Amino acid sequence: MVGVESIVSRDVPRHALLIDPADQTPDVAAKRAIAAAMAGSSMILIGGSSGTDSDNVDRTVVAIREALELIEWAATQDSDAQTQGRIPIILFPQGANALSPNADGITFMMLMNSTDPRFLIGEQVAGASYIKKAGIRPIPMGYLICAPGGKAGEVGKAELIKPGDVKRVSSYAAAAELFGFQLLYLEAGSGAATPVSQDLISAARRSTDIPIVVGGGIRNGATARIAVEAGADWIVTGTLGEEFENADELREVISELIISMRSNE
Ligand code: 1GP
Repeated sequence: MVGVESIVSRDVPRHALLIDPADQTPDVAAKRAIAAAMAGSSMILIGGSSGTDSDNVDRTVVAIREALELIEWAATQDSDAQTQGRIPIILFPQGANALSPNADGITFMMLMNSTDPRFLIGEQVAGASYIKKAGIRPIPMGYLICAPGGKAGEVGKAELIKPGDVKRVSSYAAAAELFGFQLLYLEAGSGAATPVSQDLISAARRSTDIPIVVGGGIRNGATARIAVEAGADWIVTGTLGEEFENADELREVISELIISMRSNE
């Protein structure tokens, strides 16, 4: 069992690769996950706003897990290689119908600015017994969708947080902490033309000490760095990973992104 405790601790800024099982076969997903792990990513998130179900999610989780276990085993056979252990595979589901017992954990989330009770509590209740029974480690998370919001905003019926709405994001961040959430995810929507604004991230950062995850529209190190400077602990990229068929190229791109988001220049 891979430990997931470090996910909710504040550390150096870390990168997570989001894999959407609706957009790629399990084999391709596994190749991309290996590239990310070798580039220094710290977590694989599995999810999407639509088109995922327990079948494609589970097949994707299993393929990624087997691939990551294989490279970890290979590293233990090489006395020169540095082994950091397998990175965790965490579900980031659209709902209770897209789960897998083979994941290491799940972002058990409330879409806090949804207008639909289904995303505030309904899907969580529908999935809770299964998650407990399967022994998937829950990571309680507040999920906030900011403009433009994309498909996640539409599907989740979110009242989007505008780039300058710092008071609102502060209140949500404080509420997330009081609920006991261990992560706060600021989402601009997959493929967003503009990522979550620096003002929103720093306002959330001032309101809570829980780790902040930022994703949506981040495609390069400079954009990731802006989010980190504002207070992001985790940078999530999804679309970026899907732009590269070649695993070596993807590894290079993610590696550069991680180096620049951690640099102070
Ligand atoms: C979406 O925040 C993630 O949930 C990732 O967004 O696809 O734009 O990287 P991108």
